[in-house]
Amino acid sequence: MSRTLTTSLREQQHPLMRQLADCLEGVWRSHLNLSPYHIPDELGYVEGRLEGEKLVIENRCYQTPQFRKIHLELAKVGQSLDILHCVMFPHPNYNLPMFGCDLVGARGQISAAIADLSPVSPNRTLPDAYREALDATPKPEFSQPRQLPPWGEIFSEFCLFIRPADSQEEALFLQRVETFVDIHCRQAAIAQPVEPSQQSEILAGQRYYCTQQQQNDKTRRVLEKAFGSEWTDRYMTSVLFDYVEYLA
Ligand code: BLA
Repeated sequence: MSRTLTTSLREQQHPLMRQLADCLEGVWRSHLNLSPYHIPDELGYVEGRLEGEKLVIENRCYQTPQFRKIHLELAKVGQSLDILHCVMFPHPNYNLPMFGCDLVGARGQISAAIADLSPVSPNRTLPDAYREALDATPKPEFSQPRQLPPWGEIFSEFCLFIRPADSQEEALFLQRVETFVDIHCRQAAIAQPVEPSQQSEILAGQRYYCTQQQQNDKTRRVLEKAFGSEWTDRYMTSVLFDYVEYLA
């Protein structure tokens, strides 16, 4: 049931979101051993009302041996706002960065396209293998870069935050995100667990990433208008940016 519903929302969204959702799932399927990740039924498909417009949220979640949770969310606010949100949460016993991506579009125009592989180690840099792989790929240029808010200090020097100017830049963004996720899945597939002493540092890094993301007022505002502040708090801390307190 949820699969059919997700497919239907995907078909109604901005073409870049549909393409990105298909692309992410394609890369995951080709490199990772995906199993379902259970989220509470009432949070898989959610409907609310935002200033008289319907807000629909559809979630898909997976897990793999390396990833505690892979979350892909599509949302639609009436006819005016489309959102694609994705975060891959590694198990804290692997020194793997957080992949995150957010696309926000209004009336056919994407206003914000963000993607990053964000470090969680204490020195806040990506593992060497990531830096080398990313440095070896051409860094695309976009005509309308956007300024990150202060909480965005969690992102790496490879973070993309742009407003795509045309379909060519949309395609370039899509291609860059595919590169991020391809590098990430290849690294994850060969990753070795870290020593227990390093795990608590990684846990702290993941926790910091999530608590910073929870400060995104723009996300909070959209959700609060439709669902209220209590629901929004719970959703942001337990579905969008949850973290574990224990060692694996
Ligand atoms: C921005 N996120 C936004 C904006 C909206 C949302 C409306 C403003 C768009 C704009 O300024 O053009 C809304 N995003 C949502 C909602 C959800 C969502 C409602 O995901 C979920 C249901 N956000 C993420 C992730 C990243 C992220 C994973 O969820 C990055 C990896 C980043 N979103 C992000 C950033 C901004 C943003 C950096 C800009 C914030 C700002 O300018 O203050």
